[in-house]
Amino acid sequence: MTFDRQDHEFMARAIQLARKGLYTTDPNPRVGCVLVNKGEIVGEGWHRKAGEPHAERIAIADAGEKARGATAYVTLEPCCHHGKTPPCTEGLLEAGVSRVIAAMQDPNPLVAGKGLAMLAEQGVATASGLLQSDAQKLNPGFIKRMKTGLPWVRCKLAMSLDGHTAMASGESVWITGEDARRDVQRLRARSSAVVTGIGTVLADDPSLNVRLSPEDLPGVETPDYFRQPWRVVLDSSLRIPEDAKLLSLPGPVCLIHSHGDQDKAARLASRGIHLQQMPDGVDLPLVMKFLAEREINEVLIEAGPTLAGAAMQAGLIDELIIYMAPHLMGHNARGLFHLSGLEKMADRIDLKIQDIRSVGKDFRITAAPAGE
Ligand code: AOF
Ligand code: ZN
Repeated sequence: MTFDRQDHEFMARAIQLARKGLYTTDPNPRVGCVLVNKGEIVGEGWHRKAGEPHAERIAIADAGEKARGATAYVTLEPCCHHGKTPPCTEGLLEAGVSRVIAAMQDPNPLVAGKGLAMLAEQGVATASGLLQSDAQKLNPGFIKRMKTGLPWVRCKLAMSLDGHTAMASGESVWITGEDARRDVQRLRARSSAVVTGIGTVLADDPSLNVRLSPEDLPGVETPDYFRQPWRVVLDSSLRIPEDAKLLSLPGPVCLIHSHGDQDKAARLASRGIHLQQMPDGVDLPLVMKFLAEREINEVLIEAGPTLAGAAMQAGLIDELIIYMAPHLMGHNARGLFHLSGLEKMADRIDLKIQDIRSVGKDFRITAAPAGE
């Protein structure tokens, strides 16, 4: 099937709708759907929250009788399995939709091509791949988790124009301006988990929570749709102070440790804090695998140079988000990463810059390891 200009426009609208679920669908993917009959949009929908109806069913309800004979533009292949909700393929067939165009296949092994195949078997015209790369950008974490068993990992860093992140003393808070800090809040809000190291907790006592009001989070229509990301601290010997700020704020907390005081562990657990023991040591690839098993799609690492460097050298980082503030911190200040074994120019880690934009008085650089 070839796609014409109208097809592109309707799918672009479906992608726009899917984006409304940016902060709320977790651990499900963000999905949008548009139903078109005789060249006119007759129904629209997007998935809001796991357990609630999928995009297709909302669009079908919106269209009513006009769904009969319509074309459905969906940003993800319709599901054909019974999850928390019934299969969308059945909904589309019952509504009499005659054509289904998906932007991409569902990477969920329970679906993975079977949804479209089932519709085709029932005489529905199907196609996939329209605006695929835009649709993929909606759900980097869901796609990576389904395909590899690992989450999508972003690492957020803030630096001065001369590439430093903290003064020699360790003093580092508020490198960037107000707008960049709000931007980080939105990054946290879309993430399933925010991960840090015990060094950062001991040095800065960070909150690592989302403090935006619902008006700042498009799509968070009711307080019920709002969720705090998991706050995850890598703390091998359980050194975290029991009065650390992040332990007492609303939202789930997980401490990953390998050893440490058992009484302290029991006291923390009795406060509803999740403790995960990794007896052979807090190994980063294992941590990421553990998080994906708990349906964590997108991880945001907000940590110091040790953890950021280790994650980079372990090949776990998919995306670097670096805020660059317009000041100089001098040669005694600390760098962004501890990277060992880089001696020669040939040892450099190559990056690909994907985006640079100004955010208030700062710049935001998005980069990925080259070759990804
Ligand atoms: C769709 N449309 O809007 C979404 C889909 O537990 P459930 O029933 O919500 O199913 C979740 C799975 O359904 C999820 O893993 C993904 O494969 C698919 N998500 N599919 O047809 C939607 N959100
Ligand atoms: Zn579905």
